[in-house]
Amino acid sequence: LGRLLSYQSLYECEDDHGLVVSEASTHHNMLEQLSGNTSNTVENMMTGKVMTYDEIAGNSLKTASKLKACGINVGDHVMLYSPNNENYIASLLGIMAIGAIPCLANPAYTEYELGALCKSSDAKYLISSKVNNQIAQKISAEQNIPLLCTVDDMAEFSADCDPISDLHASHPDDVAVIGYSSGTTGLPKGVQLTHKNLAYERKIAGYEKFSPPRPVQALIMPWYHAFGFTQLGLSVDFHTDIKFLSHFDPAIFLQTIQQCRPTILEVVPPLLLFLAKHPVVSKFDISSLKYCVSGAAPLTKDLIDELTARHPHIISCRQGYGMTETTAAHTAQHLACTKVGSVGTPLPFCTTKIVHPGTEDPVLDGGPGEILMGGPVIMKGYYKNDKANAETLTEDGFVRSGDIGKMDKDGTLYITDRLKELIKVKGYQVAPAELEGVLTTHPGIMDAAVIGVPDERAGEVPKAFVTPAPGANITEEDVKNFIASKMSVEKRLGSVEFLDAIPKLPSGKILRKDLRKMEESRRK
Ligand code: M24
Repeated sequence: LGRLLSYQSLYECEDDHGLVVSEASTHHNMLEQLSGNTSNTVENMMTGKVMTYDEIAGNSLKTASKLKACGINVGDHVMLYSPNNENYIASLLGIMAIGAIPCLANPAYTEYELGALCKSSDAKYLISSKVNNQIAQKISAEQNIPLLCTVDDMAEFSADCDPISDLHASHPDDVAVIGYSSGTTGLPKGVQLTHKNLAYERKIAGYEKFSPPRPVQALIMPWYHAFGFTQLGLSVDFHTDIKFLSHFDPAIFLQTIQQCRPTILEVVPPLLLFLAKHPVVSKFDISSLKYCVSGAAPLTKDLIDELTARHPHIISCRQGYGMTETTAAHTAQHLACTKVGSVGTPLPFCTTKIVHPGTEDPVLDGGPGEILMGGPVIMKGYYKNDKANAETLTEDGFVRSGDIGKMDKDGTLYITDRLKELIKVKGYQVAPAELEGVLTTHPGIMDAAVIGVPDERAGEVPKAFVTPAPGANITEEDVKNFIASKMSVEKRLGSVEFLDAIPKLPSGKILRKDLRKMEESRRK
């Protein structure tokens, strides 16, 4: 570790808020937190398996060494396809520690989705988990990508090499990890985040005005997604006892809160809806919860009111706003923020601008415009996608969010609309272009367009407009089943409507605005 430490002192940076960030490589930073710590633990609440921080550090080094022996080189892309698991951290750090790049796939991905992701990412190796190993095996055979192991087997690795000498000292501007986002348009793209991006985000997310201490935390958000990934890093920095779930199971989730008594819960709005409404919640004691933090999708005042009325011990329910492209949270309501409905103020080191959509001209009258975000947390760029990079990143390094918002005189941000194509189902990304691409492979479908429509439980669900092929006899159920057979659960269609033609510009671009208007008038 000493060799890696050399970077730490070189790149220290202080913000107006007095936050000092050292841009050390992520694996070094995290291994330093984990190594030698035998008092804090990570517990898998689905299985009861417990590991100390120090054991995780040990497994990370063993994994690094093993992966190196498997032939992984500096800069290789390794697709990590696993739900939250006690060895996920060791896999992540092990891959990073030898200078390779973990690509974080949604563990619910189907064969179709994982196949597309591996191709577009130039994945050289695959690591899966026992639960989705079958799909990984198929893709491994189809695309000739070695499937190295499952994360469940990591602990079995023996340290037959010299783990320390296998470690790679990364530069802060090297890509540390690749997450996925469809951005403002098109298919999911690889979001390249650097060690520097991650170092800043972890400090920023832990900024004391936003993040109260957390001796213990229940982590339910998936670690492949930027929201869950940041929580994981933050928990390690705070030396938190981590109690995690691999997927949402109402009884285990509530049992975890009852038994472990966390004071803070960081989740997506549908989980808060569950706590606010579901009768089963009354069977458990969740009175330890004081602070709820919501992110990744809009949080309504009604939901906050309902939640705090049912659970008066919750003294604040705040929200943050961020994107995979900004590493994670970029703005957040701080602990004393009373502006309900806002997403708070920019976090330290983060800059937010409101501009006229499609330009970089600032909106000066406090009115709505497109939100642009800048600072050391902005991604290096999408992987091998110059066109999307040119469309998304401005010359001065801001990212175009595709969200519409306004900022009041105190710098508090309100999200008012979404300009981009993205649909958010329970906070997860669903790219209409991906669904449209699949729909039009059906022989009975000539053309298709997908938009998001409001849904109480999920926030939004996809709706497909479909033009049947001439002579085809296709039903709504056929279309829904077709998507369900190919794609993960979040992408399931809520409804289908048949149209004679999809409204389009002469260029072929789908007029989603027209479809949204049509849908709104139907709902009215
Ligand atoms: P990704 N309200 C409305 N829309 C929102 C929103 C909000 N509060 N937050 C995100 N969106 C929509 O899947 C926008 O259209 C995330 O959502 C994401 C990733 C990492 C962290 O990314 C936006 O363009 C977080 C969100 C996050 N949110 O809060 C916190 N983290 C947080 C954590 C700890 O790419 C799109 O979703 C402490 C404090 C915090 F604030 C981006 O979708």
